[in-house]
Amino acid sequence: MKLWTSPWVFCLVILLLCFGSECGTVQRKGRSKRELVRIREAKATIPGACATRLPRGKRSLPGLERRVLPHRRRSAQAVENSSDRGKSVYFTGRGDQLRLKPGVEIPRGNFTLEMWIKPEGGQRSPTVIAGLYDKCFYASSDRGWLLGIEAVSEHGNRDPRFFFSLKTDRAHKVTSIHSNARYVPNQWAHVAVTYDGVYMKLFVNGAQVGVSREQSGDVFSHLTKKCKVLMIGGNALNHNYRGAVERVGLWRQARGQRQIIRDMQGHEDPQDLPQLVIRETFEHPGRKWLTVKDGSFPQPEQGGGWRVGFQGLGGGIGNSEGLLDTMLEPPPCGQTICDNIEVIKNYNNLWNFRRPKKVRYRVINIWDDTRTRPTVTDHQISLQHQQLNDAFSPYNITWELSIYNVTNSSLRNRLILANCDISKVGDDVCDPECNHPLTGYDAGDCMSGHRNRCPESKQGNGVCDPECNCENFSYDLGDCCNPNITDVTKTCFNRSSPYK
Ligand SMILES: *[C@@H]1O[C@H](CO)[C@@H](O)[C@H](O)[C@H]1NC(C)=O
Ligand SMILES: *[C@@H]1O[C@H](CO)[C@@H](O)[C@H](O)[C@H]1NC(C)=O
Ligand SMILES: *[C@@H]1O[C@H](CO)[C@@H](O)[C@H](O)[C@H]1NC(C)=O
Ligand SMILES: *[C@@H]1O[C@H](CO)[C@@H](O)[C@H](O)[C@H]1NC(C)=O
Ligand SMILES: *[C@@H]1O[C@H](CO)[C@@H](O)[C@H](O)[C@H]1NC(C)=O
Ligand SMILES: *[C@@H]1O[C@H](CO)[C@@H](O)[C@H](O)[C@H]1NC(C)=O
Ligand SMILES: *[C@@H]1O[C@H](CO)[C@@H](O)[C@H](O)[C@H]1NC(C)=O
Ligand SMILES: CC(=O)N[C@H]1CO[C@H](CO)[C@@H](O)[C@@H]1O
Repeated sequence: MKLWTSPWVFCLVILLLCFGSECGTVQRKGRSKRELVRIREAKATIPGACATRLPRGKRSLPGLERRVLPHRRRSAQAVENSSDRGKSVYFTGRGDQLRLKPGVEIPRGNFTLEMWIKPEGGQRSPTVIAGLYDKCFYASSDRGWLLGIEAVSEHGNRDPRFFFSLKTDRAHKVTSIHSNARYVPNQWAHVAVTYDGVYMKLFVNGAQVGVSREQSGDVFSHLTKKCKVLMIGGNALNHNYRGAVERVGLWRQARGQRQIIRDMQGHEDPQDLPQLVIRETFEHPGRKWLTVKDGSFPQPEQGGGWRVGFQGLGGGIGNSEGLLDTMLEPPPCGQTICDNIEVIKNYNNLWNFRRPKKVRYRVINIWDDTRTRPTVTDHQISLQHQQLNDAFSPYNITWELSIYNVTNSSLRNRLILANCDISKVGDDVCDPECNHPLTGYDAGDCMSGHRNRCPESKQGNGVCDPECNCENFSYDLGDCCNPNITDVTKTCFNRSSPYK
């Protein structure tokens, strides 16, 4: 049996390319045009983002507040070691900020800063994870750029998100862009910020989550070069960061999304290296960094702080599975923007919100190599398409369908269980998300009562007996992973077996 859990490999991926730029934009006073443009810009880059964006002031509904994120385990593949991955260090938020030694040329124009971080919860707002300051112009403390965490809601620290702010020396105002969702405490996340003289962009776990073109030109000029200080872990105003940091990279180019994803996966292209200014692995932080006054270097993270799977896991999608601590989360019930009374009122009162709109979506249909067994038939697709249009046309919404056929038997035979990471199957803990007949009830983990029901006579008798198909009995002593005996795509749960 084959298992895939990568969220984006669903047989049926529906891409909602949003209801045009108006979607979910609440008309309200006091929001500057600039801000609206920014919201729109951000939306344009996150398909479907509007669906989960709660309006201001409504973000802290009790249900959302208390929603406990399920515990995420590290992938089994992750345990392997790799020397150039470096160390993760822990910033206490008290006097262990680091300042880049003079002599390293900080990029003036295009740049990319990227790193893995695991922020603790309850950061103050704003918290600065890394930033570029100007130590000469005290009058203007916001010159330069910052990567950090800040609350977006007016109500205290309720909705903390990653942000990237930038103010070039010539600009009058600072520009901040925020990630689309709050950060998850104690989870590793890969964050990257880029600037190419026109666009500033924020990436979280390889996804572009914010963009703005409000700033332009070089960040600073030759003349002020000596004034610039790059810090990580906090700033001079004590907006310090608490949490782990690993593998900080600074480039003198605005890296594209593909490159950022490759960096995230730990692949290094020698061709790119001339563009690399710093790759800090924290093996010898004293070589490039200075501590602040009376401060100390951040210490290696306690408790086996290795981040999950880093490199050598083979290329492609499977990689990101072990690599990222992300999972698919449905929007909390009743808390999408479209359920918001204020928003709906606007739609009711302003007819121009209800102008005809087109939603484009794509069905990715997976066939086997002989092009016989599609995941869904043409008839099902057209039926669904018809139903969608019938249901939404009274509201001036039409659907535009495109179909993408993929012919790949191997992919077709895979089973996707949302959130069931392959490493969880048969790990001696019953994971409800993996409790499915097709995984042999989490390879037996969820059948504690049935553990002993496999009589010895059935073990390894040349028949795959379901009651023996768990790790405890070596998957029926191998019978269930033997292609000569059984349809292994359905019965083989042994993680190490090539037939799984
Ligand atoms: C990983 O590397 C560390 C430091 O180099 C070493 O102490 C540890 O034993 C290694 N672990 C494995 C599983 O190789
Ligand atoms: C910065 O990036 C932009 C867009 O990639 C490019 O056109 C420009 O030449 C770059 N500037 C420098 C100084 O490399
Ligand atoms: C659909 O759009 C038209 C304008 O094109 C508008 O007059 C009408 O009220 C809209 N219908 C609904 C149900 O919103
Ligand atoms: C996908 O396959 C179906 C069924 O064979 C076919 O009708 C359709 O034209 C194909 N679409 C594309 C874009 O290839
Ligand atoms: C088919 O899917 C498998 C994953 O199941 C993938 O490894 C392989 O590259 C795909 N083949 C092609 C030709 O895309
Ligand atoms: C799983 O499969 C591997 C490779 O075929 C085998 O060496 C191992 O013994 C199997 N594990 C169990 C628990 O049966
Ligand atoms: C399946 O049968 C083939 C041919 O009889 C044999 O070569 C192969 O080793 C068998 N595989 C297993 C896993 O027993
Ligand atoms: C072969 C094997 O691992 N047997 C174990 C299966 O599980 C029972 C109960 O948990 C153990 O007692 C057996 O030793």
